[in-house]
Amino acid sequence: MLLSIGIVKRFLVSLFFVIISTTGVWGHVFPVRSDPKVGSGSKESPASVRIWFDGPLESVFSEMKLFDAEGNRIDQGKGKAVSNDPTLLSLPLQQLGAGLYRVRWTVVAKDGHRSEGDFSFRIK
Ligand SMILES: [Cu+2]
Repeated sequence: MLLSIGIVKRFLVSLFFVIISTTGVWGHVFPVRSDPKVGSGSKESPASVRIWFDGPLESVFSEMKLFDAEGNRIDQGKGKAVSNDPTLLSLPLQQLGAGLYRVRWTVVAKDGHRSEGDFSFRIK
């Protein structure tokens, strides 16, 4: 019984921190969806990687990079916010061979706050 109360307490404490950290970052922008989708696999090389965010990006400070399975950067530095849709970050791609690829993005919201993340997709 003592043990289970301890577990419940620990759960509540971690839940508390999740709520605090979530409310603490309001005003940041976060990804809503991407194409290719996070963790997806496809037989075709996509023409671009696109990530849609829940708010407008500060284009000068927002970027996206692509890495191969060995961690080598393989994009041409064109991963930028799209001028006619400021919630969209886009990286045009050359033809990709089969393999695992990792996307890393860094965006700055209009409030000046930065968020970043990464995800992978696979070409079969
Ligand atoms: Cu913010």
